[in-house]
Amino acid sequence: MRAVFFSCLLAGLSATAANSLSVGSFAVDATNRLVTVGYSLSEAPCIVTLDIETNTQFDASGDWIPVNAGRTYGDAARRVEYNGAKTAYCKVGGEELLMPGVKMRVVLTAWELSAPPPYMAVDMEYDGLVSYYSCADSVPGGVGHDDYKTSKILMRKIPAREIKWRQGSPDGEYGRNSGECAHRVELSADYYIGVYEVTRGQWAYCGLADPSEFSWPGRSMMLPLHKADYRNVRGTDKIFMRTGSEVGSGTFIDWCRKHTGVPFDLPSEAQWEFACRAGSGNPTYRGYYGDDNQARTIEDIGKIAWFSENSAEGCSERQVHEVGLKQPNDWGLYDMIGNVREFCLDLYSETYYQNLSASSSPTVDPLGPPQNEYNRDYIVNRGGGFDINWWKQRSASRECDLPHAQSNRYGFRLCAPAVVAWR
Ligand SMILES: [Ca+2]
Repeated sequence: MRAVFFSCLLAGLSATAANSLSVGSFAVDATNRLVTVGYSLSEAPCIVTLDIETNTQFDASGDWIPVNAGRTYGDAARRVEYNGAKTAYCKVGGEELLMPGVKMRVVLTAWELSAPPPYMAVDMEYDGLVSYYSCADSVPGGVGHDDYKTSKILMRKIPAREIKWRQGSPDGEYGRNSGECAHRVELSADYYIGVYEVTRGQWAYCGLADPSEFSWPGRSMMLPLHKADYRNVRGTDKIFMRTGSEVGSGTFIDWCRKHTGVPFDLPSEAQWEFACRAGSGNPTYRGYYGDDNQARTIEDIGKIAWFSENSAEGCSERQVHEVGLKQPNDWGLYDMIGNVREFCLDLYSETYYQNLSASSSPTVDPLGPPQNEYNRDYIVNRGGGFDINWWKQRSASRECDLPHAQSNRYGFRLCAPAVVAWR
């Protein structure tokens, strides 16, 4: 459901519209770079996104490409509740878009609540302010903006629904552990997952003490929250398999749910690994690395991850680093491998996936073992981290610890359903 508004400089409007969106007015104020779009909506509630696109100066091919839209407000980049006349505003990011000869257009898209846009930004400062964007280029300031490492949580929708894939690693993968037994998995629904690990800046809003011990000159709040205590993140009296989606009162995730309306949780192990791989069956999301040339391997993995061989760069000891400084995976997720190890929902068992018929593990939406061979609540964490060697920085690598274990190696990222039931 898209409506497209064309503008050649300030020359006015031609437009096409489809389905639930119909064209209204369009104006550009060059003095303050403000675009105002009027439209009419007939299938609310839905989510409406706004993109600014250009086909000159930035791309010789002539294709329309999105450019950074700047700040969007009014009836766009959010859930719209009612039908009727609407007005959306966008402060265009770059002055060059309004130069003579530059062709620009505004694209409005209506998204069903059951199939929301690829990006969602949840504001920690203003309760319940949730914004949506159709692509990375339309995220105000770009996905690397400091806001998404401090005061807003940026989530990426993962297209997982009904895709059959292999969780775990094949025999012979270098560094493999027997608990990584390969098994076929399918997730029944798409979901949102954090573009970044949760940071110290984001944690600061919940009112709980910050357990972190590392800092960085001028940018400590952009380090991943570390030394995370599972009891404060999700709560130990509500281990997932026993209580469904309940979380402990007063925990970080409880705070986020109450203040934003978004039913955040940790990812299940399957959700975490599917998101990490971004379609890659290789040991990392940037290819295959073996032990044939360790120096080259360390250099290559160093492009995507912080681990024990490189995590002392620029500081006096090995430590966590600002989120988002390494290359992301193909879905734009940063630090899935390396930096902090990330809590998942599942209990850990080394043997559970080794005998699938005996374990009765469901193929669809697996949640891990209901109990384990240790009879203790070992919680899975994934992705390796700054404190361990390069050969553990793999998509299939699994670790675990007890919920009350506090170590500077532990952190997490958030997950949420991709069906918008919140305002
Ligand atoms: Ca990580």
